[in-house]
Amino acid sequence: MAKVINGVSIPNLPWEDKPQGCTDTVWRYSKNPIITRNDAFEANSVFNSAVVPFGDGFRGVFRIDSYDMLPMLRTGKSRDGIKWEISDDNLEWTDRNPDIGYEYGYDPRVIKHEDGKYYICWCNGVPGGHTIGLGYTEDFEKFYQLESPFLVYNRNGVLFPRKINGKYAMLSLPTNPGSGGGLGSIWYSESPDLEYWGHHRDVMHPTSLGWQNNKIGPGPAPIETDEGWLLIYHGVMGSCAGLVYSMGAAILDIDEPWKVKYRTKKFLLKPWEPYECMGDVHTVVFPCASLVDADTGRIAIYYGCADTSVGLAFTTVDDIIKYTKENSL
Ligand code: BMA
Repeated sequence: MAKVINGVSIPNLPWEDKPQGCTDTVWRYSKNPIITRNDAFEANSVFNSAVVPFGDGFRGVFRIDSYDMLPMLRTGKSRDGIKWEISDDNLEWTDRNPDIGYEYGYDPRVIKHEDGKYYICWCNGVPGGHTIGLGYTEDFEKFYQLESPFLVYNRNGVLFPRKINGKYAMLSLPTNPGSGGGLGSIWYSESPDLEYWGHHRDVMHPTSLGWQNNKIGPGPAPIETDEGWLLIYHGVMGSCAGLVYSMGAAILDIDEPWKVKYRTKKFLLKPWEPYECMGDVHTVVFPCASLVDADTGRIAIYYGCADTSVGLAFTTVDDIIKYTKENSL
Protein backbone atom coordinates (compact mmCIF):
# COMPACT_ATOMS: atom_id res chain seq x y z
CA MET A 1 0.00 0.00 0.00
CA ALA A 2 1.51 3.37 -1.07
CA LYS A 3 1.97 5.80 1.81
CA VAL A 4 1.73 9.60 1.97
CA ILE A 5 4.83 11.22 3.48
CA ASN A 6 4.72 14.53 5.40
CA GLY A 7 0.95 14.59 4.93
CA VAL A 8 -1.79 15.97 7.17
CA SER A 9 -5.01 14.48 8.50
CA ILE A 10 -8.11 15.99 6.92
CA PRO A 11 -11.00 14.27 8.69
CA ASN A 12 -13.51 16.58 6.96
CA LEU A 13 -12.11 15.93 3.45
CA PRO A 14 -14.92 16.17 0.87
CA TRP A 15 -15.59 12.61 -0.21
CA GLU A 16 -18.00 10.37 -2.05
CA ASP A 17 -17.41 6.63 -2.56
CA LYS A 18 -16.81 5.30 -6.05
CA PRO A 19 -20.18 4.61 -7.73
CA GLN A 20 -21.20 0.96 -7.96
CA GLY A 21 -19.85 -0.60 -11.15
CA CYS A 22 -17.37 2.22 -11.89
CA THR A 23 -13.99 0.81 -12.88
CA ASP A 24 -12.23 4.16 -13.34
CA THR A 25 -9.40 5.28 -11.05
CA VAL A 26 -10.72 8.85 -10.77
CA TRP A 27 -14.45 9.44 -10.40
CA ARG A 28 -16.55 12.61 -10.36
CA TYR A 29 -18.62 14.01 -7.51
CA SER A 30 -22.27 13.35 -8.27
CA LYS A 31 -23.26 16.96 -7.47
CA ASN A 32 -20.75 18.61 -9.86
CA PRO A 33 -20.11 21.38 -10.58
CA ILE A 34 -19.59 22.54 -6.99
CA ILE A 35 -18.84 26.22 -7.75
CA THR A 36 -20.51 28.21 -10.51
CA ARG A 37 -20.82 31.86 -11.49
CA ASN A 38 -23.74 32.16 -9.07
CA ASP A 39 -21.37 31.66 -6.15
CA ALA A 40 -19.40 34.88 -6.71
CA PHE A 41 -20.33 38.53 -7.20
CA GLU A 42 -20.48 39.63 -10.87
CA ALA A 43 -18.71 36.49 -12.04
CA ASN A 44 -18.91 35.35 -15.62
CA SER A 45 -17.09 32.18 -14.53
CA VAL A 46 -15.26 30.61 -11.56
CA PHE A 47 -12.83 27.84 -12.55
CA ASN A 48 -9.15 26.67 -12.37
CA SER A 49 -8.96 27.38 -8.62
CA ALA A 50 -6.95 26.15 -5.63
CA VAL A 51 -7.81 25.18 -2.07
CA VAL A 52 -5.92 24.15 1.10
CA PRO A 53 -6.86 22.97 4.58
CA PHE A 54 -6.80 25.90 7.04
CA GLY A 55 -7.81 25.75 10.71
CA ASP A 56 -10.82 23.46 10.97
CA GLY A 57 -11.94 24.29 7.42
CA PHE A 58 -10.49 25.32 4.08
CA ARG A 59 -9.29 28.41 2.29
CA GLY A 60 -9.02 28.97 -1.43
CA VAL A 61 -7.78 31.26 -4.16
CA PHE A 62 -10.16 31.38 -7.09
CA ARG A 63 -9.90 32.37 -10.69
CA ILE A 64 -12.81 34.65 -11.47
CA ASP A 65 -13.41 36.13 -14.89
CA SER A 66 -15.60 39.07 -13.95
CA TYR A 67 -17.98 41.06 -16.18
CA ASP A 68 -14.99 42.86 -17.71
CA MET A 69 -13.58 39.43 -18.71
CA LEU A 70 -10.25 40.13 -17.05
CA PRO A 71 -9.11 37.02 -15.15
CA MET A 72 -8.48 37.96 -11.50
CA LEU A 73 -7.80 36.16 -8.21
CA ARG A 74 -10.21 36.25 -5.29
CA THR A 75 -10.06 34.43 -1.95
CA GLY A 76 -12.67 32.25 -0.32
CA LYS A 77 -13.40 30.10 2.70
CA SER A 78 -15.34 26.96 3.38
CA ARG A 79 -16.14 24.64 6.27
CA ASP A 80 -16.69 21.51 4.18
CA GLY A 81 -14.66 22.15 1.00
CA ILE A 82 -17.83 22.08 -1.11
CA LYS A 83 -19.83 25.21 -0.26
CA TRP A 84 -17.59 28.25 -0.65
CA GLU A 85 -17.93 31.86 0.44
CA ILE A 86 -15.99 33.85 -2.15
CA SER A 87 -14.89 37.42 -1.51
CA ASP A 88 -16.56 40.14 -3.58
CA ASP A 89 -13.23 41.91 -4.08
CA ASN A 90 -10.13 40.88 -5.93
CA LEU A 91 -7.09 39.77 -3.93
CA GLU A 92 -4.88 42.76 -3.05
CA TRP A 93 -1.12 42.47 -2.46
CA THR A 94 0.08 44.37 0.62
CA ASP A 95 2.87 46.93 -0.07
CA ARG A 96 3.18 45.61 -3.61
CA ASN A 97 6.22 46.60 -5.65
CA PRO A 98 4.59 47.85 -8.89
CA ASP A 99 7.75 47.07 -10.86
CA ILE A 100 7.05 43.35 -10.53
CA GLY A 101 3.78 43.66 -12.44
CA TYR A 102 0.29 42.34 -11.77
CA GLU A 103 -2.24 43.31 -14.43
CA TYR A 104 -4.33 40.19 -14.08
CA GLY A 105 -3.95 36.73 -12.58
CA TYR A 106 -5.28 33.27 -13.30
CA ASP A 107 -4.96 29.53 -12.67
CA PRO A 108 -3.68 29.77 -9.07
CA ARG A 109 -2.05 26.93 -7.14
CA VAL A 110 -1.79 27.20 -3.34
CA ILE A 111 0.79 25.24 -1.36
CA LYS A 112 1.31 24.96 2.39
CA HIS A 113 5.11 24.79 2.55
CA GLU A 114 7.16 23.14 5.28
CA ASP A 115 8.48 26.66 6.03
CA GLY A 116 5.01 27.42 7.43
CA LYS A 117 3.79 29.85 4.75
CA TYR A 118 1.06 29.39 2.16
CA TYR A 119 2.45 30.17 -1.28
CA ILE A 120 0.37 31.14 -4.26
CA CYS A 121 1.69 30.58 -7.78
CA TRP A 122 -0.43 31.80 -10.66
CA CYS A 123 -0.20 32.89 -14.25
CA ASN A 124 0.58 36.58 -13.91
CA GLY A 125 -0.26 39.20 -16.50
CA VAL A 126 2.72 41.57 -16.76
CA PRO A 127 3.21 44.37 -19.29
CA GLY A 128 5.28 42.17 -21.60
CA GLY A 129 3.00 39.12 -21.54
CA HIS A 130 2.43 36.46 -18.92
CA THR A 131 4.69 34.55 -16.57
CA ILE A 132 4.52 32.84 -13.19
CA GLY A 133 3.55 35.08 -10.27
CA LEU A 134 4.59 34.10 -6.76
CA GLY A 135 3.27 35.37 -3.45
CA TYR A 136 2.54 34.19 0.07
CA THR A 137 0.22 34.60 3.00
CA GLU A 138 0.31 33.36 6.56
CA ASP A 139 -3.29 34.07 7.49
CA PHE A 140 -5.29 34.52 4.25
CA GLU A 141 -5.81 38.14 5.30
CA LYS A 142 -2.60 39.77 4.09
CA PHE A 143 -0.91 38.65 0.90
CA TYR A 144 2.60 39.58 -0.25
CA GLN A 145 3.88 39.36 -3.80
CA LEU A 146 7.44 38.12 -4.41
CA GLU A 147 9.64 38.59 -7.48
CA SER A 148 8.53 36.72 -10.61
CA PRO A 149 10.54 33.49 -10.77
CA PHE A 150 10.80 33.42 -14.57
CA LEU A 151 10.75 35.60 -17.67
CA VAL A 152 7.77 35.64 -20.00
CA TYR A 153 6.28 33.32 -21.23
CA ASN A 154 5.32 30.77 -18.61
CA ARG A 155 2.14 29.26 -17.11
CA ASN A 156 1.13 26.71 -14.51
CA GLY A 157 3.77 27.16 -11.82
CA VAL A 158 3.47 24.96 -8.77
CA LEU A 159 5.85 24.79 -5.80
CA PHE A 160 6.80 21.54 -4.15
CA PRO A 161 5.58 21.56 -0.53
CA ARG A 162 9.10 21.16 0.86
CA LYS A 163 12.65 22.00 -0.10
CA ILE A 164 14.42 19.42 -2.23
CA ASN A 165 18.15 19.04 -1.67
CA GLY A 166 18.00 22.23 0.40
CA LYS A 167 16.31 24.34 -2.30
CA TYR A 168 12.78 25.57 -3.01
CA ALA A 169 11.58 23.72 -6.09
CA MET A 170 8.96 24.53 -8.71
CA LEU A 171 7.41 22.90 -11.76
CA SER A 172 6.18 25.11 -14.59
CA LEU A 173 5.26 25.20 -18.25
CA PRO A 174 7.46 27.57 -20.25
CA THR A 175 5.32 28.38 -23.25
CA ASN A 176 4.70 30.96 -25.93
CA PRO A 177 2.48 34.04 -26.35
CA GLY A 178 -1.20 34.09 -27.10
CA SER A 179 -4.36 32.69 -25.63
CA GLY A 180 -4.03 28.93 -25.39
CA GLY A 181 -0.29 29.19 -26.02
CA GLY A 182 1.42 26.67 -28.22
CA LEU A 183 3.30 23.50 -27.50
CA GLY A 184 4.90 23.15 -24.11
CA SER A 185 6.52 20.78 -21.63
CA ILE A 186 6.88 20.53 -17.86
CA TRP A 187 10.13 21.92 -16.39
CA TYR A 188 11.74 21.82 -12.95
CA SER A 189 13.56 24.84 -11.44
CA GLU A 190 15.08 25.50 -8.04
CA SER A 191 15.92 28.47 -5.83
CA PRO A 192 17.85 28.96 -2.59
CA ASP A 193 15.71 31.94 -1.55
CA LEU A 194 12.53 32.12 -3.71
CA GLU A 195 14.08 35.06 -5.56
CA TYR A 196 16.77 33.64 -7.85
CA TRP A 197 15.77 30.60 -9.86
CA GLY A 198 17.98 28.27 -11.87
CA HIS A 199 19.13 24.68 -12.40
CA HIS A 200 16.28 24.30 -14.90
CA ARG A 201 15.66 20.69 -15.96
CA ASP A 202 13.14 19.40 -18.44
CA VAL A 203 10.84 16.84 -16.84
CA MET A 204 8.50 15.59 -19.53
CA HIS A 205 7.20 16.46 -22.97
CA PRO A 206 3.98 15.96 -24.92
CA THR A 207 3.73 12.58 -26.61
CA SER A 208 3.63 12.27 -30.38
CA LEU A 209 0.09 10.85 -30.39
CA GLY A 210 -2.99 10.74 -28.19
CA TRP A 211 -4.59 12.80 -25.39
CA GLN A 212 -1.35 14.60 -24.37
CA ASN A 213 0.17 15.25 -27.80
CA ASN A 214 -0.05 19.06 -27.82
CA LYS A 215 1.18 20.37 -24.45
CA ILE A 216 1.31 19.27 -20.84
CA GLY A 217 1.28 21.33 -17.64
CA PRO A 218 1.63 20.62 -13.92
CA GLY A 219 -1.58 20.60 -11.87
CA PRO A 220 -1.94 20.52 -8.08
CA ALA A 221 1.05 20.57 -5.68
CA PRO A 222 3.02 17.32 -6.00
CA ILE A 223 2.08 14.78 -3.30
CA GLU A 224 5.00 13.15 -1.47
CA THR A 225 4.67 9.36 -1.25
CA ASP A 226 6.99 6.44 -0.57
CA GLU A 227 6.92 5.73 -4.35
CA GLY A 228 8.04 9.27 -5.30
CA TRP A 229 6.27 12.59 -5.97
CA LEU A 230 2.78 11.97 -7.31
CA LEU A 231 2.05 14.68 -9.86
CA ILE A 232 -1.43 15.17 -11.30
CA TYR A 233 -1.13 17.10 -14.56
CA HIS A 234 -3.12 18.20 -17.59
CA GLY A 235 -2.45 16.98 -21.09
CA VAL A 236 -3.80 18.68 -24.21
CA MET A 237 -4.75 17.16 -27.54
CA GLY A 238 -5.52 18.96 -30.78
CA SER A 239 -8.74 17.82 -32.45
CA CYS A 240 -10.82 19.02 -35.42
CA ALA A 241 -12.98 20.90 -32.88
CA GLY A 242 -10.05 22.55 -31.05
CA LEU A 243 -8.03 21.67 -27.98
CA VAL A 244 -9.10 19.00 -25.48
CA TYR A 245 -7.70 19.24 -21.91
CA SER A 246 -7.57 15.97 -19.93
CA MET A 247 -6.01 14.81 -16.67
CA GLY A 248 -3.16 12.35 -16.15
CA ALA A 249 -0.61 11.48 -13.45
CA ALA A 250 3.10 10.86 -13.13
CA ILE A 251 5.43 9.65 -10.40
CA LEU A 252 8.67 11.66 -10.14
CA ASP A 253 11.86 10.65 -8.39
CA ILE A 254 11.85 11.88 -4.79
CA ASP A 255 15.34 13.48 -4.82
CA GLU A 256 15.62 14.28 -8.52
CA PRO A 257 12.04 15.16 -9.51
CA TRP A 258 13.07 15.91 -13.09
CA LYS A 259 13.36 12.13 -13.50
CA VAL A 260 10.02 10.55 -14.39
CA LYS A 261 9.55 7.04 -13.02
CA TYR A 262 6.04 6.43 -14.39
CA ARG A 263 3.53 8.42 -16.39
CA THR A 264 0.00 7.50 -17.46
CA LYS A 265 -0.35 6.34 -21.03
CA LYS A 266 -4.15 6.76 -20.73
CA PHE A 267 -6.02 9.77 -19.38
CA LEU A 268 -7.52 9.62 -15.89
CA LEU A 269 -10.30 12.10 -16.62
CA LYS A 270 -11.36 13.53 -19.97
CA PRO A 271 -14.18 16.02 -20.67
CA TRP A 272 -17.31 13.88 -20.96
CA GLU A 273 -19.98 15.56 -18.86
CA PRO A 274 -22.01 18.49 -20.27
CA TYR A 275 -20.43 20.95 -17.77
CA GLU A 276 -16.94 19.89 -18.96
CA CYS A 277 -17.85 19.99 -22.66
CA MET A 278 -19.90 23.19 -22.78
CA GLY A 279 -18.84 26.56 -21.47
CA ASP A 280 -16.63 29.50 -22.35
CA VAL A 281 -14.01 27.06 -23.65
CA HIS A 282 -15.40 23.64 -24.47
CA THR A 283 -13.79 20.29 -23.57
CA VAL A 284 -11.59 21.31 -20.65
CA VAL A 285 -10.83 19.53 -17.38
CA PHE A 286 -8.03 21.46 -15.66
CA PRO A 287 -6.85 20.26 -12.23
CA CYS A 288 -5.36 22.97 -9.98
CA ALA A 289 -5.64 21.57 -6.43
CA SER A 290 -5.94 18.41 -4.42
CA LEU A 291 -6.67 17.71 -0.77
CA VAL A 292 -5.06 14.55 0.56
CA ASP A 293 -6.00 12.90 3.83
CA ALA A 294 -2.80 11.21 5.04
CA ASP A 295 -4.76 8.82 7.30
CA THR A 296 -6.92 7.23 4.60
CA GLY A 297 -5.00 8.16 1.43
CA ARG A 298 -8.18 9.71 0.01
CA ILE A 299 -7.67 12.49 -2.55
CA ALA A 300 -10.21 15.16 -3.54
CA ILE A 301 -9.18 16.85 -6.81
CA TYR A 302 -10.49 20.34 -7.69
CA TYR A 303 -10.58 21.00 -11.40
CA GLY A 304 -11.80 23.68 -13.75
CA CYS A 305 -14.66 22.64 -16.07
CA ALA A 306 -14.87 24.18 -19.56
CA ASP A 307 -13.37 27.46 -18.26
CA THR A 308 -16.71 28.06 -16.52
CA SER A 309 -17.07 26.23 -13.19
CA VAL A 310 -15.25 24.09 -10.61
CA GLY A 311 -15.72 20.34 -10.32
CA LEU A 312 -14.59 17.80 -7.76
CA ALA A 313 -13.26 14.31 -8.45
CA PHE A 314 -11.96 11.59 -6.16
CA THR A 315 -9.35 8.87 -6.04
CA THR A 316 -6.95 7.36 -3.50
CA VAL A 317 -3.17 7.55 -3.32
CA ASP A 318 -2.98 3.79 -3.58
CA ASP A 319 -5.28 3.50 -6.61
CA ILE A 320 -3.74 6.34 -8.63
CA ILE A 321 -0.19 5.11 -7.98
CA LYS A 322 -1.09 1.53 -8.87
CA TYR A 323 -2.81 2.68 -12.06
CA THR A 324 0.07 4.97 -13.04
CA LYS A 325 2.61 2.19 -12.55
CA GLU A 326 0.55 -0.40 -14.40
CA ASN A 327 -0.37 1.90 -17.31
CA SER A 328 2.88 3.78 -17.78
CA LEU A 329 4.25 5.14 -21.04
C1 BMA B 1 -4.93 27.33 -20.88
C2 BMA B 1 -5.13 28.29 -19.73
C3 BMA B 1 -6.26 27.80 -18.84
C4 BMA B 1 -7.48 27.39 -19.63
C5 BMA B 1 -7.11 26.53 -20.81
C6 BMA B 1 -8.30 26.22 -21.70
O1 BMA B 1 -3.94 27.77 -21.74
O2 BMA B 1 -5.44 29.56 -20.23
O3 BMA B 1 -6.63 28.84 -17.99
O4 BMA B 1 -8.33 26.63 -18.80
O5 BMA B 1 -6.12 27.16 -21.59
O6 BMA B 1 -8.85 27.42 -22.18
